[in-house]
Amino acid sequence: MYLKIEFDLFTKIVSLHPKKNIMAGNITFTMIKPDGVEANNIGPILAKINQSGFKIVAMKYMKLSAETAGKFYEVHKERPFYGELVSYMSGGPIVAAILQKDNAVAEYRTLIGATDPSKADEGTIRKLFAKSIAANAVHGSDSDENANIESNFFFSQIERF
Ligand code: IDP
Ligand code: MG
Repeated sequence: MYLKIEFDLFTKIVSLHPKKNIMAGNITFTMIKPDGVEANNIGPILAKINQSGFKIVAMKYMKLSAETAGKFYEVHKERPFYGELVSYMSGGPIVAAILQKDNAVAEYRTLIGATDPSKADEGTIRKLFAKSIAANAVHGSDSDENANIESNFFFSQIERF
């Protein structure tokens, strides 16, 4: 009973909070990878993102150093493609963004499709724009926890809306 009242109060406070849009569950982190930028697909990929109901709450255009790309992909350090991935991701400019939508992580994974574009569903961003399993057009966070870690890796509080 008390628990329920406390939970209702918490929900109410959260719903009134000005930063509610960046609560876990509502955001995901994405990059348009170097192949997407190189092929002039920034516009078409952002159009798909907006048409699918995501709002952009932070965005920047930048080139990653090998050190930064290596840090970002540290979880894959032991995987055989790590070196290739780091040099590829630091080989040209990228667009980094935080996207907001209900259930953002899962919704965005559905929109981008499988890691390997040959296995991605029709109409997904990777099916439409990716070149290969390495050069696969976009990154998308795989959990709420990583969405927050990755968003904080790229953006400070004053760069978010
Ligand atoms: P995801 O991006 O779909 O989450 P992950 O397994 O997290 O896929 O891999 C991270 C990135 O590493 C992929 O997006 C892709 O760019 C690259 N990658 C994954 N598997 C391979 C591979 O077998 N060869 C080369 N690159 C790969
Ligand atoms: Mg991943």
